[in-house]
Amino acid sequence: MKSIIATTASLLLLCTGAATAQQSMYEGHQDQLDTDDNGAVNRQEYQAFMTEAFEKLDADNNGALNQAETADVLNADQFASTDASGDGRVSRDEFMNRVMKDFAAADKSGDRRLQ
Ligand SMILES: [Ca+2]
Ligand SMILES: [Ca+2]
Ligand SMILES: [Ca+2]
Repeated sequence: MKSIIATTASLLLLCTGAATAQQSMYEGHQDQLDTDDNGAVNRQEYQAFMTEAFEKLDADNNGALNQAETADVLNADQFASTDASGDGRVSRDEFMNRVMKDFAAADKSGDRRLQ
């Protein structure tokens, strides 16, 4: 329950408008991610949340995120590493690839659930 990657924490912050960034983001927002309330966040729940996050970030609704749209959640390095094609835009696929990789990294037990 302790460590979840910074991107997710920032997205949670962004999507919930919560003011406290520092401690245990995941714990505070677990209810929002854990939609079936079983005490763990599985891939589907995480994916659904991140799909919604993408929509929220895509302020001009053009189906891709530019650096300005992600300024609150990604620094320049993170943006560059998420923009796999290097065209200066993070497409939905690039975004989902990135966050699902983060999910896998955070899922240390390998059971495809964060808890
Ligand atoms: Ca769940
Ligand atoms: Ca956009
Ligand atoms: Ca791209």
